[in-house]
Amino acid sequence: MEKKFKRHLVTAALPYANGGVHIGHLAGVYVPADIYVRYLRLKGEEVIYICGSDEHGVPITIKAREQGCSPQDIVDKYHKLIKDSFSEFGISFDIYSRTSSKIHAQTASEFFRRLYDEKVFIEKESEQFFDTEANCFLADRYIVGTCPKCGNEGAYGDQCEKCGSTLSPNELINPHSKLSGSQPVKKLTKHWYLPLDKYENWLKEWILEGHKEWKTNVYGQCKSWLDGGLQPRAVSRDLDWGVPVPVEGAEGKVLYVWFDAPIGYISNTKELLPDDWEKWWKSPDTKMVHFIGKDNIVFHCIVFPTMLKAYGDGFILPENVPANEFLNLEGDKISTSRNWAVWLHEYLEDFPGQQDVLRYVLCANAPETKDNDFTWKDFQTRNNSELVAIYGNFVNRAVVLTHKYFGGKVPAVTELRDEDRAVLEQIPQIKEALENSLNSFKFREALKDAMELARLGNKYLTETEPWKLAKSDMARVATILNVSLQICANLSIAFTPFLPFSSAKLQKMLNAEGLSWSAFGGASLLESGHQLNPAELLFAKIEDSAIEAQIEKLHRAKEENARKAAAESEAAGTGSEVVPQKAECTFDEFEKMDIRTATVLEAVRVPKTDKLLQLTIDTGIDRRTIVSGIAQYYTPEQMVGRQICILANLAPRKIRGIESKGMILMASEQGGKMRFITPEEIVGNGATIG
Ligand code: B3M
Ligand code: ZN
Repeated sequence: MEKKFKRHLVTAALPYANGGVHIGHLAGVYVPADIYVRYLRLKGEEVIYICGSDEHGVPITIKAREQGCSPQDIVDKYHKLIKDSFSEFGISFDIYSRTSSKIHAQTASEFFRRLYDEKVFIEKESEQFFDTEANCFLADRYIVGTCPKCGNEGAYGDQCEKCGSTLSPNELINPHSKLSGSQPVKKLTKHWYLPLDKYENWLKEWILEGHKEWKTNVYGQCKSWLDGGLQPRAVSRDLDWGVPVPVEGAEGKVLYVWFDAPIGYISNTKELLPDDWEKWWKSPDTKMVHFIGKDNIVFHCIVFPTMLKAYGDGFILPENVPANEFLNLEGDKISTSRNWAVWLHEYLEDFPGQQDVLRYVLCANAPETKDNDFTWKDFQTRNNSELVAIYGNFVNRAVVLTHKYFGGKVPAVTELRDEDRAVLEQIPQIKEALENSLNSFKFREALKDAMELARLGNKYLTETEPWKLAKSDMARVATILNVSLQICANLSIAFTPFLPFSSAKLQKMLNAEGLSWSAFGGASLLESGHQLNPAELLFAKIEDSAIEAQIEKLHRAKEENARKAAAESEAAGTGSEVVPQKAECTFDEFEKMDIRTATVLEAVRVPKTDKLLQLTIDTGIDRRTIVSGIAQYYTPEQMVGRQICILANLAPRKIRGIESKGMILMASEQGGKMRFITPEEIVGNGATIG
């Protein structure tokens, strides 16, 4: 039996106040959380929805440096931008506060202090990079150097953005400070560590045994962290922006942003309900659910729960953490620095009043189980052939016909036929399916269920053709329109969590505002004689030109990026070195090469080598072995199942005693990683290339 809770505490990840909100944020976190919360509210459940800006951490100080202003200026600017975007999109937080608030500083300080007093932390000195010119310790992001993996000279101390490797500052070749450009020195510094290792068994029991129902992506990530063994994690940093570490001898140190940010959920609840917050955080009758993106899983499933457990005092733990994967844009990773994104504030300028369309598309396409792609073409199709052609069209026909034949009053049912009963009976079934999906965080499925109801209504009206009966059988027309209007009323409830603006518009049209979830499923939501308001279109067609303009905008961003990158590498004296053109070859010579597609069936490392993989491939004509020097870039696991292109008629060669028949085609940049040349889409094996 599933536990019944009295109230619901829903949190959505606190966005960093160093940029706007884009569709990836909305699809991954805020739209699903908003759907869930609106659904609970409609059912009359007691629920609060907590969020706010995350205003600490290095990304903010970096942005401030870039823009030549203070961190406070940055967070003020972006907090407002983010807050306004959310509100425009109907993200219905009960509070959207910020971690620079006083109440947050108090709450986070007090939290740290208690763990400190109870000797939960380990105190440890370690060597960190120090900038002697700027006279401060350097966060990983403030150290730049050459990537040991790909040779990129602008790699950061935590990551190389060129090849994607995770790095530590110690691995960088020729590290230098981003602040002064000088070479940093190592210096001892003291920090406090949360001993996650001591909580490992407890976490295993709580998550791996107790929460097998969590989404597989979330459970899987937790399992791999826990199986890999946990290490103590530093919860303080040498930085001048953040909540000061509240103990003596900690001057110049602040709480690590990932220590203070989740406490922000608590502080924001306190701000919302100063007298009542404890019942939300400390009662076993509260069901807490964290909505986040996949990069935040470890913090919400492992670190924050450990903090709450260590604090004790009855703090509850999350019942579920339905994290989503990432949304890509037109086949490419969304990136703020490359301006590869659709920003909410820009969308609103280009598509005013069409918030629900974006909410719809992002939910229909949400990256619930794997990364997904947003394309403007798909956006247009979903609007034009689903929202406009099915849902909007059905509602419009039902309301317009009622005005035309019955002066806008809901006509009475005269006699229900089988086809009428058949559609009416499906409404409660759809409701049940929709509830099951929502209860298990399957929002895409739930939206499909709601759309199914619109499809049903649209089909019913198309098949019964009341406009043809108007001359001969008004009694029948009355029944059909009554049934159709009942479906409209049900739709207005079903869609409320997903599309709040158009649902409100529909309810206004039906003159039935505030229909509750419990009414959903019924066949007489609107009484006969009930007066409707004038018909209005729920959705408008999106023209090709609007879509082309968006695609054009993205292309401009891409060109701008390429220009910037070229200018930067020129400035750094590393103007991209391209291999000079080879000597001319004739068409006949080219024609000699048999290039074709193949798929990797098996892959193993060639023993005693670093670079070689032995691959068994299916070329469409045979199965054969190829030895390839790609082991630095790809693991055997990454190879199996991959489609590749090969030069099939290359004379066989023996490599380390293995006969290699053919060669894989790769693109290689000077000093860069090698990448496969593959067809745009998977094709059969043995397809020829030329
Ligand atoms: N600000 C990271 C992010 O926006 C971080 C989330 C905090 S949630 C407590 O992805
Ligand atoms: Zn690299």
